[in-house]
Amino acid sequence: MAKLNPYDLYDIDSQLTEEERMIRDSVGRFVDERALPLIPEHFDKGTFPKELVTEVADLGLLGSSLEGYGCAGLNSVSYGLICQELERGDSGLRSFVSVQSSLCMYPIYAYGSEEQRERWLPGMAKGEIIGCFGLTEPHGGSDPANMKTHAKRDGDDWVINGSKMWITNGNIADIAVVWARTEEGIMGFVLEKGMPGFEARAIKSKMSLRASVTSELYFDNVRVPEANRLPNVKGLKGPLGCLTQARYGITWGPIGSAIACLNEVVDYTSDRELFGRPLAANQAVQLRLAEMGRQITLAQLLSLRLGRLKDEGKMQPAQVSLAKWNNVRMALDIARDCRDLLGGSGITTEYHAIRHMLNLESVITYEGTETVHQLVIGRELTGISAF
Ligand code: TGC
Ligand code: FAD
Repeated sequence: MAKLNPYDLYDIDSQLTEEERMIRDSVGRFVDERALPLIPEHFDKGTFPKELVTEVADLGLLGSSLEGYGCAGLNSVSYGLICQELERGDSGLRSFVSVQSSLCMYPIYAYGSEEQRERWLPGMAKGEIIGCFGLTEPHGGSDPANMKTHAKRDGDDWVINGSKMWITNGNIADIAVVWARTEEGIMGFVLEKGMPGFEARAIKSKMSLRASVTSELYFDNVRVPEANRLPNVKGLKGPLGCLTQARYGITWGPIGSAIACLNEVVDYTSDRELFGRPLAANQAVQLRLAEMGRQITLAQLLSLRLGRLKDEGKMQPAQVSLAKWNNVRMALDIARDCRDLLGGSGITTEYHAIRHMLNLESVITYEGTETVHQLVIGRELTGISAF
């Protein structure tokens, strides 16, 4: 009998097309050869590996699902595999690509005018223009319908006041897709770095996503031309539609974190001898490893099915919620357990588990907290909104 791949127990590989496998493997090589040698030090220092942006762009990973404008036009499973491989490196790297692709390029592509697409998307695909997405506000991110940031029409311009909190890429971004309340409902605006009254301040002292930039955005009478308003969407379905794209990718990402942790801990427990035998020879240890293998396999099957549904145009937001909830929880539990199996060594960033564990504390909170996604499923089952 052929030996199973321990990180692909249900042979997901055979369900992928040749192109999907090729994309996964080339991103995987980039992560192993270029990103992983740099990431732990960036995490320790709390800096973003900006030197990787051009390579990420050259691999076609920015806006990879979009057609035209210098984008690769890949299918959804390919985008998922990209997220999986990047997050096997670090959630911060995947976050960078998620925000650029799903939260900044996608709304310009889906809700923008042709002129706006031509103006920003090619530069974003090349990594020359970096974007961020401002939805969350300091008083409560789970309830974006209660946003305070507002835009008022003034002749040919809009005047924006308010603030946004926890914004990935905020300080390195050239443009920000900002959602604001107007008299006609919630609308999206593209703000540009240097517009008077627009300021980004980096959030310090993070214990999570340390290799990623997170910022507060302030808008003090920022004057934005009508040409920078996304004309083709109004209402909360605008930002929520972007979140569905990003959350889909996030269902795949933590599979990568979990595989990185399991891989490391299988090696560690096989090599380490305690009480006269390898740690991995204990039933109590194998039970824990087996549980990890089981959970990773379930997550892989969920994301692959979700990706195929997305490519068939049948994916529903509630299905994304279920997979985001399941897969992030799966990876966080695995990272914590791996951290423990590494003993004292597990508390340093020489090993990957604690870095993934700390990162996943953000991933379980952003793009809808675990509770928000559980309540989406509760509403689906009962028809009653408990938010
Ligand atoms: P509701 O008021 O019922 O709906 C409003 C409109 O939106 C539509 N809709 C969706 N459309 C697309 N995708 C979805 N997931 C959608 N959910 C709802 C809906 O059909 C309706 O359309 P219309 O035409 O009738 O007006 O809104 P709701 O009750 O469904 O929403 C409640 C709730 C709590 C689920 C929602 O507010 C929510 O998801 N809250 C969490 C907010 C959140 O996730 N914020 C994330 C900020 S961005 C971020 O974290 C980036 S991290 C990036 C990184 O670094 O990787
Ligand atoms: P709150 O909404 O205040 O929630 C606090 C707690 O209450 C949570 O446990 C929540 O689950 C719980 N809760 C909320 N409502 C209910 C309820 N009805 N019933 C029971 N429990 C409930 N946002 C952006 O817009 N753009 C970004 O790029 C971005 N990047 C981020 C990067 C990082 C590293 C982090 C940490 C966050 C980022 N976010 C971003 C913000 C993120 O989306 C929010 O943190 C998230 O939506 C939760 O909002 P909050 O932090 O205000 O928590």
